[in-house]
Order: sequence, then C-alpha cells, then structure tokens
Amino acid sequence: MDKKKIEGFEHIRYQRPQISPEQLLKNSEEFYQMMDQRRTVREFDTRPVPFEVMENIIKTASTAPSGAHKQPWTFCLISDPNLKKKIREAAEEEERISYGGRMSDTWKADLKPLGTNWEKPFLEEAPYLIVVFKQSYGMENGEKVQHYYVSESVGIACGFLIAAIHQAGLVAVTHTPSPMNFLSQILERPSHEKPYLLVPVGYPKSETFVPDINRKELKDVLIKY
Ligand code: IYR
Repeated sequence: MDKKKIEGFEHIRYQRPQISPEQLLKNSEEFYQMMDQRRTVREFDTRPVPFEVMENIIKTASTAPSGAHKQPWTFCLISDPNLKKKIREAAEEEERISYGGRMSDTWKADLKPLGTNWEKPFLEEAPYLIVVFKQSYGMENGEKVQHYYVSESVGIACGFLIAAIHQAGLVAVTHTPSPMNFLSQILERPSHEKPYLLVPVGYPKSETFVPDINRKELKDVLIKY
C-alpha cells in the first residue's frame, strides 16, 4: 500500500534511502565544507547567467517548509536593465538617508569591517535581482487565504535560496534597503505582499575581495544537553 487516508485526507508513502552512519558523516561533512565556502559578495561580473539556472534556484527556494504549507512567498526575478536602474536609484536614495543619519553610530561602526556604504552599483551590475515578497495572506479566486508564520516561512525559503545560489556556483548579497516599500511600487505588487529581501545574483567579479572575518566556532553556538 503506497497510499492511505488519515482523517479523510490522502497520504502517500515517503521513503529515503537507507544510509549508514559513516555515509551520514561523509554527507554532512561535505555539505558543511561546501556551505562554509559561501561568502556574501557585493561585486558582480556583468556576465550573463542562464535563465534556467535562476528558475532552478527559485524552484529550490520554493521547496521550503511553510506554515500550514501555504507557501506565503513570491519571487520577482529581474533582468531588465531599466528596472534594475530604477531599483538602484530608489535604494540609493533610502540608503543615503540611512547612512547619513538614520542608522545609529553603533550600527555604522558595526558595518565598518564590511565596507558597505550608500552606493549600490551591484543593483545594476548583477545580471539578476531576486526580490522576495512575503504574503501576509493569499488570494485565490478573489478569496482571502489565511497564512501562518509568514516571516519564519519566508526566512526559511530565503535560506534555501541562498544555499541554492551558492551550490550552483554563483554569489549573492542579502540586501535589505530600509524602508523598502519602493519595491512594491516599482514591481507593482499587490498590497498583501510585503518586500522581504533583495538578492542580487551573478558571477563574482574576476578579482573580488571579501572582509577578513570569521564564523563563530561550534562551541560558541552549540549548547549540548
Ligand atoms: N541596508 C544597508 C545597511 C546594512 C545593514 C546591515 I545589519 C548589514 O549587515 C549590511 C548593510 C546596506 O545594505 O548597506
């Protein structure tokens, strides 16, 4: 029997291959090593990336678990140079105000090692921008659909997205211009969708430098009971 009903709803058999503890160790070590190579990159080559790669990356993000399986996300994929220019101009306008005083001195000091500033050339240089929207509720055939744990669900999907971008061999920056409602206007999204994250994606510039910073050690993030 590959199917059974639980409280009237169809369930299908789900199996994963049998894996030995040794193989688990190897898989988990290899995945960690691969993910540990990921760095946030803000300098992109303008070299194009195949559209199908972007589709696969977004399909992967959309495999994320979500509250009551409502999948409360929309991914806008932008390659149109005019749209990218509009987004850059609007983002830089906000960032200029943020760096000019809206952000606290502590915040600006914390960002110093990352070398960020109000200028966002990557918003035009990256071949693709992905703008992730979270849906406060859904709309199906003109009816409102309740969504649950929206921020958590979309955050998890963004994690999958970032991992998929890295695994494909590309780089990205998780950019959160603040406030970012200009994205709703430029991309003409309905009011129940709120901008969540802006992710420029592409190849890194041939000569790229990233901040010399380290990750916390396991002992500093893991508490064993
Ligand atoms: N949104 C600004 C500032 C910024 C904030 C944090 I927290 C960062 O980790 C990085 C940047 C910007 O994108 O420059």
